[in-house]
Amino acid sequence: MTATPKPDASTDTVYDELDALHVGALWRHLSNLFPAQPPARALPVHWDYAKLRPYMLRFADSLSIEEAQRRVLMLINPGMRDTSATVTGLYAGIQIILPGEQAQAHRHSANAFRYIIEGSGAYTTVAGERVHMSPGDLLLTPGWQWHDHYHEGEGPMMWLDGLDFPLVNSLDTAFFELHDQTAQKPAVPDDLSSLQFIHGRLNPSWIGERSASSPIGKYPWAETERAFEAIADHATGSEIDGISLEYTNPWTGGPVMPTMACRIQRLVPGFRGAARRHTAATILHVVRGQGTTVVNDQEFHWGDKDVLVVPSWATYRHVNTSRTDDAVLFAYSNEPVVKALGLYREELMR
Ligand code: 1HN
Repeated sequence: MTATPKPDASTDTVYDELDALHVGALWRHLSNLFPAQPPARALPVHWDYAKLRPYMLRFADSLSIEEAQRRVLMLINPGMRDTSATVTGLYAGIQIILPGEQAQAHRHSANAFRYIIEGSGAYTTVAGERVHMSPGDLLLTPGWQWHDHYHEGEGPMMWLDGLDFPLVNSLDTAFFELHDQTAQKPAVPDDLSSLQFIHGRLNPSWIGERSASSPIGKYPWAETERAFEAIADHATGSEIDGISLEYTNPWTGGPVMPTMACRIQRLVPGFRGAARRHTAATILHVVRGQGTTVVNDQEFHWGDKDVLVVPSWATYRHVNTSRTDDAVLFAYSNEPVVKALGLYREELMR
């Protein structure tokens, strides 16, 4: 029989010995692992579009689309540099494409969408459907669908890319593949899915597949505007988010993709929102307008096309600082994930 060495708990060497055995002592980690409240690694951050735009144009000049594959500036949260996340589970970037450029077809398990910021005349081909882009349109690229972009118009085209790759990577479920062609051949009429499905309460009944992600390739700005005009001032909306509308999957009425909820919110002139916190992490893009969002007592003054992050459990409230003009915000969050896992909490601050 061999004698078992007696660990000497009076020195730290015992912890080194355990470490070499890939073992930790819970009593030394308990407060880190079970914080009283989420110690969100993500910080509240604001990106000023006017400061980013010149860099976009500069790279459009100096870096070919072939070299870059995608010409994108990533909005990286200073608290999450190791994962390139913008906020927990989510990513935002600004992409630019020039006339005549073709961005190589590829696919990945991460879900993606584009919210169009500037320009006209580009389209993305998603699973054989050409989806044409205009400012204010929301275009979906659910996970593992082939997608490539082409710009047949004039002038640069810019959009916000939203992806869930930080979540997908954290689950070790990331796959990526290049298409053997640079561009997909169109397989169906252009914009077919939005033409067929966009009415939401009138779904094409001959299509049998009830996909987890919305089958709609594009939610056009014109439809969003029609919805805002129809509601007009007949409703005051949410005291926190104003007239907030969710883009939905017509099969389920729920979020457009299993991991990301997308919304558009109109804050009327002078809107002063109530303060709230919740455990969903959110990214906001200013479609138009001027305002202030207070996040944990930090004031962020935003304007046209800016991007802003509200981490999990951060208290926030929105103010439209204009007395004459609406502010319109596009918002996306990891709320479907947090809710599906039973981890959603919210609190209204009074
Ligand atoms: C991607 O595929 C696109 O297809 C944009 O335009 C941004 C960021 C990370 C990973 C994949 C695109 C991306 C991306």
